[in-house]
Amino acid sequence: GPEALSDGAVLMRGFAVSETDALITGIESVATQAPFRRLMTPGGKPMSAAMTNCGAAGWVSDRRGYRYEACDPQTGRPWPEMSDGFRDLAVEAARLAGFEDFTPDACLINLYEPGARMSLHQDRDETDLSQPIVSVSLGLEAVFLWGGMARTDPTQKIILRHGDVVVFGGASRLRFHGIAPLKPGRCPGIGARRYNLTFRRAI
Ligand code: MD5
Ligand code: FE
Repeated sequence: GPEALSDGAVLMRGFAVSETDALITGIESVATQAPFRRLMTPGGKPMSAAMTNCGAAGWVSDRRGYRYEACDPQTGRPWPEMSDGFRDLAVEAARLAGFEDFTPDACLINLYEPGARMSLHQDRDETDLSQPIVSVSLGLEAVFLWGGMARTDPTQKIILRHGDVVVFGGASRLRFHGIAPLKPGRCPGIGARRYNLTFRRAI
């Protein structure tokens, strides 16, 4: 069952495994309409994970900074809709973690190939920080680096595997975190990659 990691953070091992096929089909449908791309950091370097979004808002980064946008800057069209299946999974996970009123309007989808990583950061571009972030891992496992409230705080390593769901809310909402370089490997049906869906209340 749900495992409390710390204040406001709950790990649900394998919670999304039974939804694997629907989630992968959903990701492929989103990517057909809004292709995965490597965004530029404000400093001008391409991120190593590729990203896309679905929902009313999508997270973007470029030379002007980080923000949420209603339209995909690459296509000029609204981001693909967040399906009921995606939303229901995230709302149910948040509810089981004690967040009754989660109303996600954005789903950022990260695609990691072996070697891709995400450096330590906080997620603070959202308007309502009382709402949690729900993270769903699919495919290859990753070493999740979990820090504290300051960038220099020590980090814990937590392995996130296929189907794991983590709800980050409360005092954990603004903790620094990252992903260590993905190790090589392959996963049946998914291949040599990891997807992470992060459901957010952005606007
Ligand atoms: C990932 N993605 O595995 C992670 C999972 C991102 C990102 O970090 O920003 O796309 S989400 C992990 C997360 C979210 C909010 C708070 C905390 C972790 N935390 O307090 O550790 O691709
Ligand atoms: Fe993050």
